[in-house]
Amino acid sequence: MLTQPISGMKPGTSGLRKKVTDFQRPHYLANFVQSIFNAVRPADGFAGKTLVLGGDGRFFNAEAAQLILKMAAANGFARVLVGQGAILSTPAASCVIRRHGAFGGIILSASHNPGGPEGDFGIKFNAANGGPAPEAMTEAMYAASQTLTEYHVLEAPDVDLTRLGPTALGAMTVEVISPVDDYVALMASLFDFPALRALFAGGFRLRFDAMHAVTGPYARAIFEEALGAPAGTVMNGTPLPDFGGHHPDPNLVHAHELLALMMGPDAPDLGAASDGDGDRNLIIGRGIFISPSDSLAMLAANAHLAPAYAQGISGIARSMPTSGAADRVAAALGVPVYETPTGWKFFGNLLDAGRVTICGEESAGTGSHHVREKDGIWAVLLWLSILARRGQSVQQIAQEHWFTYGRNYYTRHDYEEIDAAAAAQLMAGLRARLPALPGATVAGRLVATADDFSYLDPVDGSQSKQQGLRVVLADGSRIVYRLSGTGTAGATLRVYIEQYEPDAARLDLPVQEALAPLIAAAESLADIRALTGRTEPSVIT
Ligand code: G16
Repeated sequence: MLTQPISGMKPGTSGLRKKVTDFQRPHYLANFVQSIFNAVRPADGFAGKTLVLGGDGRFFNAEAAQLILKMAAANGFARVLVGQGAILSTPAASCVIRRHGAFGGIILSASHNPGGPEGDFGIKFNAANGGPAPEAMTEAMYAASQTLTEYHVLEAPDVDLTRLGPTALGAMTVEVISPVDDYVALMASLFDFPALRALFAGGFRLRFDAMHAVTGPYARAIFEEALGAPAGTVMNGTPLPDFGGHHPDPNLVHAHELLALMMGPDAPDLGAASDGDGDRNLIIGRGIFISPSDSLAMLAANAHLAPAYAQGISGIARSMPTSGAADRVAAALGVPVYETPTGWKFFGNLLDAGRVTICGEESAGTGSHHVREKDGIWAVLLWLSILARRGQSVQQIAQEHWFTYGRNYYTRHDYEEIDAAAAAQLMAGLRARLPALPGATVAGRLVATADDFSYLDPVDGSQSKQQGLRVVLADGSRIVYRLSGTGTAGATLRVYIEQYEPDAARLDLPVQEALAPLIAAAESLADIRALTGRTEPSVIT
C-alpha cells in the first residue's frame, strides 16, 4: 500500500503516545507499525521469527491488534503470540517475549493516560530481551517514519482472538495464548506462594485497585485464586475500554478511593494499585503512603526475604529524579547503584549485563531482573513477602527503615498541560542560568552544583543528553526540573524536590511541610508562576 510520511511520529519516554483520534487518521497506525518493522528488520528478514502482541484493552486496542496481525503476516513473520482478546499487561508481554524466545513484541498502551474515544492510545516495541526499545532503535523508527513510502498489509478477514490456539493468517500462524498463565507461573517461581497463602489464611487483608485496567484478571488469578485472598480483595477488577471514565494512574489523586480506605478506621493491612497496562504500582499501608522512591529502597533492603533474591542483589538502578534513598541501601549492602535517565528502557542493558537486580523510578515503577519492564503486581508480591516474613506492619517497616538509613523527604509537583512554548522557554531560561548558580544561595543554602543530566551507558557506551536540570545544594538537597515525555497535550513540567533528614527526631513530618522552603525556592528559581500562568501544581505526589 502506498503512503506518505506523517510528521511527529517520535517515540517519547515510552513509545508513541497520541490521542486516539490521531491513531484513527488514515494510514497513521499502519505507517508507524511499518516504521517499527523497517527499523528492526534483520538482514535476513522476519522468516522463522515470532512476534508477541497484546495491549491494555483500551479503546482502539482490538482494531489496532487486527491491523498489526495482518501487517506482521505481510512482513514475513512466522508466528505471532497474541494474548486472548488482544490483552497482555506490559510486564506479562515482557515475560512472554522472554519465555518463548520471541524476536520482540508490540504492546498497545498509553499506560496511565486516560482512554476512550477522546482519550489516548499508544504503541511501543519491546526487543528480544523483553525490554523497551533502546533510544537508538526508537530513533531509527522515527527516521523510518520520515521517509516511508509504502506499508505491507495482508488482505484477510479479522482473526478470532477470543479462542485459544493457532489460526493461519496467510503463511503466518496466529497463536492465541492465555494472557495470564505464563505470568502467573513466573510469579510462582519467584515468591513463596504457600507462605503467602498462609498469610492470607491468617487473616491478612489486602485491597488491590485494578482501576478497571489490565491488571484485574492477573490480580484475581494471583491474589484471590492462587493465594486464597477473599473475593473482593481486587476492586475495579473488570478491564473497561475507557477505564470506567477514570484516569488509570495509581497516584494519590486518581486512586483516592483506595487512599480514603487506607486512611480510614477499618483500613486493610496493605492497599495497592496498578495502572492502565499493569507496570506501575502504588503502595499504601494502614495510615501511611509509601512514596515510590522509598518503596524502591525498602524493597531493595528486604528483597532477600523472598526466595528469588535470597542470595542477595547485584546492584540497584534508579532514574535520576528518583530520590537517593536507594543509594543508602546499596551502600549498606555493598552493591553498586546506577543513576539513569527517566525511562525503563535505560535499565535494560544494566539488567542484561547482570549489574543490577532491582530497579525503580519515582514514577511508581519498580521491578527486577525477572522481566525487562517495571511490574506492578510483582511489587505487591514482594511487599507481601516482606510483610509475611517480618510480621510487622507497613508503618513499622517504614519507620525502622528511616531510623536505620535516615529519610529522604521527597515530593514531585506536576504542572500538566501547560503551553508547550512556555515550557520550552522555562527550561531554556533555566538551562542558560545553570552555570551561574553554583555558589548562589537557594532556600538559605549554597548551591553546590547545577547541571543538565547526561548519561553514559556503561554497557554499550551510548550517551543521552539533556535528561533533566539538577540544582544540588550543599547539604545534598536537590531540585530537578524536566518535561514529561509521556503526555499527549501541551507540555507537563515535573519538579522533583528532595531533602535528606538523618535526625531520628524529625522522621515523621508531613512531607510538604518538611520540604516547604525548597518547594518555594523551586517555584521562584524557575519562575514557574510568571512563565506558565499556574499558581499551583495540578498533581502533587
Ligand atoms: C513511562 C516510562 C517510565 C517513566 C514514566 C514517566 O512509564 O516507562 O520509565 O518514568 O513514563 O515518564 P515522564 O516523566 O517522561 O512522563 P509508563 O508507566 O507511562 O509507561
